[in-house]
Amino acid sequence: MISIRTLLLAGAATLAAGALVPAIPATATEATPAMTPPSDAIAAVPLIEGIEGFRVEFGIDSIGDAGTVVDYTKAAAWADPLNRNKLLNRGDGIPDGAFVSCTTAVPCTANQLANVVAVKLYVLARNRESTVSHTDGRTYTLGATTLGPFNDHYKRHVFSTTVRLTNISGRRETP
Ligand SMILES: [Ca+2]
Repeated sequence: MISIRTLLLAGAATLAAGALVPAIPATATEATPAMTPPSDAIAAVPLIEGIEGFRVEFGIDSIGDAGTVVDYTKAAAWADPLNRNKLLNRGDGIPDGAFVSCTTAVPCTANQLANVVAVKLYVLARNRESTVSHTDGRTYTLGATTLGPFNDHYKRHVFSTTVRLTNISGRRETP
């Protein structure tokens, strides 16, 4: 059985020879119960054509509704132990501060990843065919990253959305 293990961002230069359209490739590998990468992984193949940029940013719930720092390594601290209606060291399900991106150079910590309650997704899509009368001198902002100007004859558009991770953020809401 073939399964998609990872999505990688790649430009046209990293695609198979002869590919003319940029795409998000999928690295297809044989599925294993332990989900460990096999040594005979199959080469990446285009998954979605026309995608030149893909970025994921995480919204981290680091401040609770009491205005104090989230800390799940400690026991729950109630503002009023008798009423138990407000926790001091638990999140409220709402991301705080700027969304962050995990990179090899600046990886996210385990504490950050445990408190991710929302995800922003950015996609830079490029037309499959060029338009002779159009020169693309614009820049495209994908969160904290800017791409372009490409100065070619392809039309592009950035799509973005924010997804709330309900299973995590919903549990943290204060009724
Ligand atoms: Ca919060």
